[in-house]
Amino acid sequence: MEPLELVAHLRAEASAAGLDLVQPFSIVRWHQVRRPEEPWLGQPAHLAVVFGNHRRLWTVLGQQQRLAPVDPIDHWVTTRLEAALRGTPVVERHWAHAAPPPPLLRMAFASGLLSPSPIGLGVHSRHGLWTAVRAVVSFSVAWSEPAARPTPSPCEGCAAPCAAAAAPLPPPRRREDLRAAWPDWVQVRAACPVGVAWRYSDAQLRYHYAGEGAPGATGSGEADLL
Ligand code: B12
Ligand code: SF4
Repeated sequence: MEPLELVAHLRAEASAAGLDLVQPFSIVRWHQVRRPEEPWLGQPAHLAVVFGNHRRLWTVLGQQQRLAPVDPIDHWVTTRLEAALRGTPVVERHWAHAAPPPPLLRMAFASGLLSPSPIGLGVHSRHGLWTAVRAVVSFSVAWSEPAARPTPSPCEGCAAPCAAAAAPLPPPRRREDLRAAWPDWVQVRAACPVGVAWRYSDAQLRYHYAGEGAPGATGSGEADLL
């Protein structure tokens, strides 16, 4: 498969699964920032791809009759992406939910999909703080591109209302910390003027932050909080 054909295939399969954020990048960009203990991914001139989602994933999941009873989103993402990867020259695959967790946010920054924000989350030039990163996969396929980030960070010149909203809150260390004050943490994300229209639905927010409710048409199961 030609590189552009491979990327088109991955985009189509990921989008059908509700993963609309698909960012190809040259591995050299990761090697420029990679710490020694972090994954190698592959040859510098080869291709890696970040897969993520915005609010539409919840809609796609809502149409499914059967989802895994535990960590349904993680299972959905793995199953659908593994199917898309069949027959492709994969070198490494890294899932957001793996243990120990791979540094997917840093990879998403290197790829240009997201920029770092003052509150630690990645910010997208269109979707703001309303995105998730699900996986990074590398391939033994040549891929070249300019080293510069394609779009400037939306944080440049912003007065950072996100940081002001986060300032009074103790930094969350565990999921339990988040659950205790989750509406406040939603307000931190909502304070960003970028991507206001892409805010998650109330059901999606309750699920991700409080572990209440579930995706899918049957609406049962145990939550994956991220
Ligand atoms: C562990 C973890 C957490 C822990 C953080 C523990 C800590 N601070 O030490 C807890 C459970 C608290 C958490 C919370 C949240 N997280 Co979190 N988290 C992760 C996870 C699984 C691993 C991060 C990690 O250890 N990486 C490995 C180390 C070596 O790399 P690192 O880049 O140095 O990682 C550090 C930061 O990522 C930081 N971190 C993780 N999440 C957050 C959120 C904020 C705001 C900050 C300041 C830091 C932070 O913790 C890591 C260790 O210090 C990643 C998925 C992944 N694999 O990357 C998601 C991830 C970073 N989290 C994510 C999200 C969305 C959240 C929540 C909004 C989830 C929620 N519904 O509540 C909240 C954020 C709350 C807030 N402040 O607004 C997204 C970020 C997407 C994006 N666009 O930026 C990720 C990528 C998961 C995903 N599938 O998309 N998270
Ligand atoms: S509020 Fe401003 S500083 Fe914060 S993430 Fe959004 S654009 Fe960046």
